[in-house]
Amino acid sequence: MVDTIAYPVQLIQPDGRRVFRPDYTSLVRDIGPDQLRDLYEDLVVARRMDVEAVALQRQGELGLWAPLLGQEAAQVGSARALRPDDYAFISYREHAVAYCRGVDPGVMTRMWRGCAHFAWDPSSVNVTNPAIVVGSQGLHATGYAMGAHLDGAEIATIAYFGDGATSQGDIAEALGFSMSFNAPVVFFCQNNQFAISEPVHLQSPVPIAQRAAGYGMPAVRVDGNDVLAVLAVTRQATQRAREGSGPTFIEAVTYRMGPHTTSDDPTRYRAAAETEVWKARDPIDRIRRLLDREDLLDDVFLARVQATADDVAARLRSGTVEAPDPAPLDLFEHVYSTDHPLIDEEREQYAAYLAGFAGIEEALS
Ligand SMILES: Cc1ncc(C[n+]2csc(CCOP(=O)(O)OP(=O)(O)O)c2C)c(N)n1
Repeated sequence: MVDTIAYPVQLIQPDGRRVFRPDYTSLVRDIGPDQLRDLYEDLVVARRMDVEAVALQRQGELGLWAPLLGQEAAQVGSARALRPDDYAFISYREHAVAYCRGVDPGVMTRMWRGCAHFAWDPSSVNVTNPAIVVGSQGLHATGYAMGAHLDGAEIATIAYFGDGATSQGDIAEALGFSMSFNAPVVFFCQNNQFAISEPVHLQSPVPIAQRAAGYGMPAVRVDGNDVLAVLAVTRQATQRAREGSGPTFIEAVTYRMGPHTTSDDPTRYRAAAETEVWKARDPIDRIRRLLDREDLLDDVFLARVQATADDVAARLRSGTVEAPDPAPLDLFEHVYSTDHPLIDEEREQYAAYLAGFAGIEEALS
């Protein structure tokens, strides 16, 4: 099958054949058989983790979940291009980015279960907790990148967001500001074709990557279901950032195979036939076909990948169901890093309010 997406960088065709692009192939020259297998494992683990979280939500263990199904290659390829001291600013769907950065699967669902304001310490893995305010992380990434640049740190910062977020003021400001100040940010847009129920063509009459031209920012469109191509373009962009050449915009063209969140019903706004077309471009099938063509698949390897995926899913599940409930007054922790009179007052008022139930509980028991 010849892919029909307009002009994306591609290194693997949907049928598993390699595409020779000297400019990009050279960026992944070090990815030999073992590294290809590792990428395959990451994709399988990401999907398995996501399926487990959806099941947990259906079983009433999570309030909500935003599935990444179909976007595994965009996330794994870009996250594996980062160095440990680079910093990733994620949105609510980047579970695979979090996994690749080393976030413990056992804590990943805490926010979605409603039992914690944040799941992990960002500075321990250089990845933020998920931003729910669409596009806000573009500004956070830009500010962090500028600070790092001024400190002389040779790192890249990457902001993940969706196609819909490119219509948000925060992203527009981040793009403009980062160009003005040469901030070392990579703007990584996963164009998964929808902002909830709104198709991407409603957001932009031109390919999303072209929006960067208005800011004078270099942009690249990549096949987001091709893990190798995503790795190559993100390596190029992060390298530009680290050496002080400023921001880059990446549009990873992909598809959200599932609902926007577990509260959504995509059959109300898209045709089954469209989803079928994208199934043929499935990111996991693609690298599996490549491995098969290059004689790199065997039963021992496949069994090992399955065991790793099952283990990660089991850790995610036990971490979810065993997550401790927070004490009610924890609500006021971590709002400010130092004491704050308004927070102190609100804490006291809430404690008094809760104390008012003590007698009722006793009477009922
Ligand atoms: C500032 C803001 N406005 C609106 C929302 C509600 N909202 C949540 S997700 C979403 C769509 C985002 O679409 P996109 O940026 O394409 O990301 P995707 O969900 O496809 O990954 C909207 C409008 C929000 N969370 N924040």
